[in-house]
Amino acid sequence: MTAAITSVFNDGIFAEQFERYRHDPASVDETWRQYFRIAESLFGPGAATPTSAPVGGATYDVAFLRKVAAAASLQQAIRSYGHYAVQLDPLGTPPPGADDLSPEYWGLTDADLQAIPGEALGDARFATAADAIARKRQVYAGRIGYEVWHLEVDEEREWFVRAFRDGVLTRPLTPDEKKDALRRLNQVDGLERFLGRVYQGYKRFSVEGTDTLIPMLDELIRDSGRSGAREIVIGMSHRGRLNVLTNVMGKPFESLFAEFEGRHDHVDGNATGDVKYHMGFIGTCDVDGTAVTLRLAPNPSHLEVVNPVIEGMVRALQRLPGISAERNELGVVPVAIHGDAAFPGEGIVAETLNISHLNAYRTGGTIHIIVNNQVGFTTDPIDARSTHYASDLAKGFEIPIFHVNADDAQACITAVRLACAYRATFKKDVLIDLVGYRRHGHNEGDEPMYTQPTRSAQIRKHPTVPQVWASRLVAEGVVTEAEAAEVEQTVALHYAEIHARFKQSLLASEKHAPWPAEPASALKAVVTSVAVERLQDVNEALLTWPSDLKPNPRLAKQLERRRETMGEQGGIEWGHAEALAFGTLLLDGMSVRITGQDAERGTFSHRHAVLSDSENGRKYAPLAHLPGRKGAFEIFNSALSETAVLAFEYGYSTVATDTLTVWEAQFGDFVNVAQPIIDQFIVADRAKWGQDSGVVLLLPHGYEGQGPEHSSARLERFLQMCAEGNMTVAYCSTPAQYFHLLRRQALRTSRRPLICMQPKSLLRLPQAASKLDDLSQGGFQSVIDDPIASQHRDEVRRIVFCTGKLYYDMSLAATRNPHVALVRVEELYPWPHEEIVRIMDLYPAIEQVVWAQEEPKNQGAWTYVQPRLRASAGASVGVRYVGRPERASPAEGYMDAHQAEQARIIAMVMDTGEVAAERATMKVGQ
Ligand SMILES: Cc1ncc(C[n+]2csc(CCOP(=O)(O)OP(=O)(O)O)c2C)c(N)n1
Repeated sequence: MTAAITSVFNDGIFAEQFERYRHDPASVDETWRQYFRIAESLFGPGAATPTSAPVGGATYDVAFLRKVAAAASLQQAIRSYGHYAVQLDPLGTPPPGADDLSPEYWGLTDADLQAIPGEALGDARFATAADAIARKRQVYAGRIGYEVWHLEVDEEREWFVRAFRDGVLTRPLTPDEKKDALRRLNQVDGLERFLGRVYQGYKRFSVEGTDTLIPMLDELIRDSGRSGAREIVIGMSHRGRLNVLTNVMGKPFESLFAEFEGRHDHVDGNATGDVKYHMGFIGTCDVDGTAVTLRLAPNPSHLEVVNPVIEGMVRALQRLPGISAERNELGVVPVAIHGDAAFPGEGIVAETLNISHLNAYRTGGTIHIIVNNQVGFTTDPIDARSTHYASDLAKGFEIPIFHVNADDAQACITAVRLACAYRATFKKDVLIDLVGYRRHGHNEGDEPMYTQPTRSAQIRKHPTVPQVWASRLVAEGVVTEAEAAEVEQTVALHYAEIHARFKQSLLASEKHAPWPAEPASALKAVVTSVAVERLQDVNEALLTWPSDLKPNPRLAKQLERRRETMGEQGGIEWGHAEALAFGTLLLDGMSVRITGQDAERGTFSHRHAVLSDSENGRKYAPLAHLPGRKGAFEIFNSALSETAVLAFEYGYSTVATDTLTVWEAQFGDFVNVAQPIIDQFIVADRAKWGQDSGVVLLLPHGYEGQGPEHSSARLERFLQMCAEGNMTVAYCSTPAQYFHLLRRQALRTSRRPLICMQPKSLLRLPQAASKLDDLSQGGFQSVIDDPIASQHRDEVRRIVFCTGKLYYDMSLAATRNPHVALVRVEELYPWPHEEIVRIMDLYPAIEQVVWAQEEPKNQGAWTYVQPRLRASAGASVGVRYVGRPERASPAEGYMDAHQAEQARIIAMVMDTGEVAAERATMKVGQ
């Protein structure tokens, strides 16, 4: 900043800036614009030129103009960098300040400022520039550190200037509000202290030092409610969570105490549960007579990963009923509470900010609060981030930032008022950096003196947040010391009474809320087939678009084929079956939302759910216009992210029970970028929190010689995590199977995620294609018998179980062996034991069972399948593995090596010469 601003005094630059200003005022920065405007208003057009000749008939005093320019620069410096002078640390660490906040820096004296009219700085309220500057200092370098001048949109910056001028949002708290804040701060501190005393040594991740978070949330709920919010969704980590759960959300203190005592609300023996500071809660709050629902999303330890999850939840909650995808952004407000180490450190934060304005993901602005206790576990900020403020990342996303001192409840509440009003006005994110300290260690068992000795010593001497606030109110004459002490005592007594009652009740037997009753795996029998006429109608409607829409003729021709393939000869491909599944679900009253990288077209150009006009690029999604639909269809190309976007869809799916929510990976391999969302939410949410999701993951998978990173969706990882009916893992081999599976997933009553290995070459393989009858009859088959070998079952000596594409590689092989039956396992979890047994029983002469896979032995389904298939096959036949050996890398990088491996696998599958020998060996081995 220094170099740019000192150049004011360089005539060359001065002239150059003026030239640019003359041609386009927007091409110079605000300081210059202001200066030239002032000069022109005082001395006429052109007066700002550096020449001394009269311009436009007026003469001027260059020296004075330079003083005005300097005063304007000082004013702007205070607006932009005044936050560097705000006392943010409650423990008194002085703010860094900035040279250009002083008049001397600009070559100005007090006398100079007194000589310049206030109007010259664009602020006619003040007689002199000295007064105008003093006022700017009060606003921008006073109690709140504002960072708003990086906002690109003039209207937003002007909104702040107006807000600071009219002072409505920044008004002082009334005496009642001040007293209320005192009561609340005592409740917050009182709870922590009470828990600390009664449950000594237990982790509670105390909020002490940033207690003001709770009165800030009170204000946030009130203000948002008054702007039309009927629901507020909060995502936060451990710090202060117990206080938020009880003192904000309304979780009964008794429940919290019960958790400390080792008792849980959700005990039925099936749930493994979670620690108390990860649990979610739904409560309500009254705002001026209207109920506002408060949701705290459950979350894992993984810091910040809950952020996109709450965005997805909010997006789903914002949807208005009906067939359009319209939303009420003021109606539901997301609130993300961060840690000061986690916010800059965890990449998911940047990902979530990046998607915040995209059509697929916007939620009308999130209110962020960084609970900045200036330490992360034992790590100091100097080791935790490369930026000055913990919040700096947000600046790149055009987010206004307010830094406040946590000991200053007035400033903290003002920041919330501004934040809520800004969000309501601009529907954009806004951030409050709540700067405080951490009274104890990272958790209450940690000794902070070991690692932060000097700061910890200061903290021990520092009064608590309610004590600081009480002293201020006493000094202001708002309360007496005795009144302040009484508030503190009343609160302490309150907790003690509740706890005593709770202890009494423990003696009586307790009744806990039951765990969600329906077993996760219970698949209600749902009809997934659809009448021929209905399918024909949907197909026709999807091939009808406005007459003035001109899709690419080649594409239109490809789509036209979807008419023919509905006939006798068949040929329904993957993308077509999917469109029919979506279309029929929309008629059934379900909504469909699908996102993913390039999902509109489909990575493999197989979907084309959105048509683009070849002449003007206009987009049209036939499914979104399907006549008779009773649900909404939304499809979006996602940002290039996996973690945030999958987390978003997960969050969406937990709330939108009437929507088939689908996320598609570009290639299945990339799903591992989103691993925490899978491990911590998708797989374990029901077991930990009793939360359900019906999210669908489409993961292209298959060995086609495309190298290590375009082959495997890491099927083994999903299978390893299957337990307690937590999800479905499927690997369809036909479009009809995919059709039924999607419909089953949408229509089933118990909702759990569906992990779907998706094909690539099968998308268009003629032998894999389906017929209309396959959609209009039957349903999803968990196992598919061999259509050829089943014609001559007596001859079969080996059953080869396999999945997906390998089936076609084997069944179409020139070396096909009549003694071998190829049976497809289409649903790996839940393991279709009964179906496998049933099919095996149909083959009387079996001597051997083989599991064939294209993935290496340590990957794919083998490790999971082995014990299950052995159990299904029974003791009389051996189970053998055919596939790639154990490998470090999932697939070959060279096409010839790939082909050799595929050929070897097929040859081994078909070579039944050794079956008898194998059988003998197995018997010996068993
Ligand atoms: C992804 C992830 N990495 C590491 C941790 C371990 N961990 C828990 S809290 C913490 C420090 C967090 O510091 P900060 O964000 O400042 O929040 P604070 O605890 O100070 O409130 C760390 C490293 C974690 N929970 N999640």
